[in-house]
Amino acid sequence: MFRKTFIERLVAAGHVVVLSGAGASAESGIPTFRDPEGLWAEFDPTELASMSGFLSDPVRVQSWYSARSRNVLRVEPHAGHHALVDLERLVPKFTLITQNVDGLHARAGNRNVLEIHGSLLKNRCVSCGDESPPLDVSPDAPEPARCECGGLIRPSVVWYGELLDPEVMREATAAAEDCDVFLSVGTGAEVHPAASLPLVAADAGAYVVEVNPRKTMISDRVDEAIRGPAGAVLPALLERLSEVS
Ligand code: BV8
Ligand code: ZN
Repeated sequence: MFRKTFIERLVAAGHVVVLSGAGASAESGIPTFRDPEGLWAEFDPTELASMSGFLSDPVRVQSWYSARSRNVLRVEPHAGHHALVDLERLVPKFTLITQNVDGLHARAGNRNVLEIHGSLLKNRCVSCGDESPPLDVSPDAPEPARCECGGLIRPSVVWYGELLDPEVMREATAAAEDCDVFLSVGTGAEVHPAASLPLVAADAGAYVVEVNPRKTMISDRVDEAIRGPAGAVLPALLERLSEVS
């Protein structure tokens, strides 16, 4: 399943970076966005994951994120998440850049996690910025959830059309430029600027591998495409590494 070069580069690597997307959480029972049965199949992202969509129907967006947070808190990290915790312990330097907002990498035990699209477990007031408890709004709520100051409460995720945190993005880009091996796991590499990170790593000379059952927007740029689910491929990779180390 793994080319000799990949294992050699991984064993010799001083810095390994992983970029994860929704597919990395799929086997925990969290729907992806763009797979046929994904979240966007029934919702339009610009309506739900954007400020304009939020302001036009705050209850609809708050209840959508409430349902997603409840689901996230109900599921567990899977063997693929745990394999990434083992990988972090094995390599000298490890950076986990995630597009996922479900917090599962941190719950599995990864330490150096950059949540470049934020977290749906954190919420804030659009007016005063105060952090607020997880949303629990039902779709038929008469009123949207508001802060004491009267401002609407939103999830602390990055919506379409919103800028990513410049400091976090700077750190993620620096890691992609510095790393020896870059693993892109469970992402279709369609959403920018996250999708540019594997290419930054490739241009800087890293060995780039994608773990995905399907082709992605960067499949023709990676050194190796491993066509399989994260929950099976990542534990197999750690198993292979334990044989050679
Ligand atoms: C910005 C948080 C600019 C919210 C998310 C045209 C061209 C290029 C770019 C654009 C464009 N038009 C607009 C843009 C910009 C836009 C963008 O990239 N749009 C795309 C859709 C074209 N980007 C933005 O708006 C970003 N901001 O650009 O600001 C700006 C400039 C100036 C001034 C102001 C602003 C902000 C983007 C962040 C959006 N927020 N999430 C929430 O979660 O509710 S993005 C969302 O998509 C998630 O974070 C998700 O992770 C991410 C990427 O999707 P994937 O992770 O790849 O998931 P997906 O479902 O797509 O695919 C699943 C994959 O997993 C598949 O490949 C599948 O095969 C695989 N898979 C399935 N099962 C498994 C598996 N893999 C492994 N194992 C399995 N078991
Ligand atoms: Zn407020």
